[in-house]
Amino acid sequence: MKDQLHAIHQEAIEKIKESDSVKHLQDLRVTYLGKKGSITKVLRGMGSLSKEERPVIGDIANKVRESITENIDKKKEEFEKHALEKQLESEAIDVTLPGRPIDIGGPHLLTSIIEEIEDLFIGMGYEVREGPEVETDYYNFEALNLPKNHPARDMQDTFYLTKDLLLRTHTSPVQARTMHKYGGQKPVRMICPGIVYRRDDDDATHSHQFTQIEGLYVDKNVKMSDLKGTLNVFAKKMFGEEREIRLRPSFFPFTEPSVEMDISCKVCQGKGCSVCKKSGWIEILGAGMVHPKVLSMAGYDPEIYTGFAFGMGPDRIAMLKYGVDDIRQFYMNDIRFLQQYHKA
Ligand code: 2U9
Repeated sequence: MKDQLHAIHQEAIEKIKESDSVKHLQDLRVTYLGKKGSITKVLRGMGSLSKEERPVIGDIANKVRESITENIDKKKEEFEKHALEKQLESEAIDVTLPGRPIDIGGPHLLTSIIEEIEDLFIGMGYEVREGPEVETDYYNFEALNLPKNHPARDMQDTFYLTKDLLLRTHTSPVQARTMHKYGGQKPVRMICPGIVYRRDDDDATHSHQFTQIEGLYVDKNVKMSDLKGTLNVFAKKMFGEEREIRLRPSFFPFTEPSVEMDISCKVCQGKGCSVCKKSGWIEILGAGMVHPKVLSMAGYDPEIYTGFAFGMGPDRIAMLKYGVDDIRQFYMNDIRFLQQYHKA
């Protein structure tokens, strides 16, 4: 029995050494140490031993058991250590690698243009104000000297929510609201950017939705020359110091007199080319002296207060400045188009 136990011990140690998995070790444990295992089988023959031999064999059996257990546990530990090392290796983070770039996006081209214009006028003491895109007929039309049935309303047909509520056709109602709020008591110097709407058939140069930025300056003693000086500073800062401006007579119901302002063409320096349609000039904005009726409707006495106003379309300015040939590009959200201007 002694020899049998030694043989089992040697075989077990050999097999444990060769073992290649925790599962295999578990099988060996059952084979040698289990209830029906080799050692138990040998010990079944204990009955035939003398009283003196039994404790000796029992002792050897215990030592063999202990040794096999120890060897299995050690090998198992090795396996677990190896598995952990492998896992750590595969999950290791190389902190020296460069970080993954984050797609941070950028402002829409129209937002950049609007912010550039805002900065210019803030520098001249204007405040920026915004207002609702859903407007009342009163602030969008009536308060701007566009009474019901006025023919100029045809040019500004829009989307109506009710008979009295509509999508604003210009940002002028924001100025009208401010003047009404001040009620003739305070001067106004403001610009208002925003989205406006018109009933229109969309094509390369028309969109039912576009942006506007308008300005208003109301105070005692505001003159047409102040308007011209302000627009001249604006044109040179926005389009280049070498640009000339010219004012042509025009008509808007809310200003009298009204003008349109052109800047000299940058491409041909005023000589005439395809960009300026051979005229040497490019139309940029409309402006004028605030109509006395608009002033008095808001509570400003036109004998005391005067003012000038101007309005322009950032869509048109962006198209001119960056050669965009289709206004719909601004509203289609094609990232390939928009991304080109992230650093504009
Ligand atoms: C008040 C009084 C007067 C705003 C003005 C224009 C001239 C103008 C258009 C140019 C192209 C807008 O983008 S566009 O369609 N605007 O020509 N806008 S004067 O006059 C005002 C506004 C508010 C109370």
